[in-house]
Amino acid sequence: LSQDELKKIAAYKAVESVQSGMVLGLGTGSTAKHAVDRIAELLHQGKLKNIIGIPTSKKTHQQAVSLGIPLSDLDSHPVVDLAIDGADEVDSNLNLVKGRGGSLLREKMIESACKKFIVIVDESKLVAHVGASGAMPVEVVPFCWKFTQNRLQSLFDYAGCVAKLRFNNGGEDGEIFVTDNRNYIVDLFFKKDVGDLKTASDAILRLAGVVEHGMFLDMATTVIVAGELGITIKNK
Ligand code: DER
Repeated sequence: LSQDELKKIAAYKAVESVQSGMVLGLGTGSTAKHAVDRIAELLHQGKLKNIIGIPTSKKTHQQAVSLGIPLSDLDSHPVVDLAIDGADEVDSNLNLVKGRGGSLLREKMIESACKKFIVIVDESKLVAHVGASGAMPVEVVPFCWKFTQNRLQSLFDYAGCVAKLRFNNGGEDGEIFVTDNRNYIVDLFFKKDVGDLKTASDAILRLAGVVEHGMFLDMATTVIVAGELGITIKNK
């Protein structure tokens, strides 16, 4: 099975938890895309009714509009029944790294307002510790971003951290990546385990200039993992 087929299997499994009348957080990324497609399909088949979608990015908003899913936002629906979204990493305590697609702020706002948060991944996302497979993104304000980048890097000197500003297309055209919220992303690359994640999270958020980071701690209620040998469901 291809990675995308595994993503689709996890996504479809998660959508089995969607009930008519729900307010749904609609995730962002190639795995969540399958879940949004599936929700639209069930709506059009009449198997789901009265769904309201809260998109976690402009990209998902566009996808949902094109599929005819009724949409709203957190101002109108401050409590979300269920959110379904992908992740870049899942550790053994169901802590996540998200944001390599750049949508972490809106995702975290919506997913921390929901009663249930189902994470959908293929087995390649399972890691021994946060940062093991790549970047841990931090959304920062553009004002003096280099100052913030340097402070982030120093914060995690002990873990051999390298902090890099994110560019579009890997930086070929020198164009800085800008989030839906008109901020920048500094990606943190760790050579070693950062240790206690709550301590790391608090330290990052205390830096003026940081908006939010991509560690989603103690937020997932269920993680659905699709692998070659089948589906594994991990509950909090
Ligand atoms: O950017 C994000 O947070 C996405 O949800 C990401 O974490 C998962 O993207 P993928 O499903 O395309 O791997």
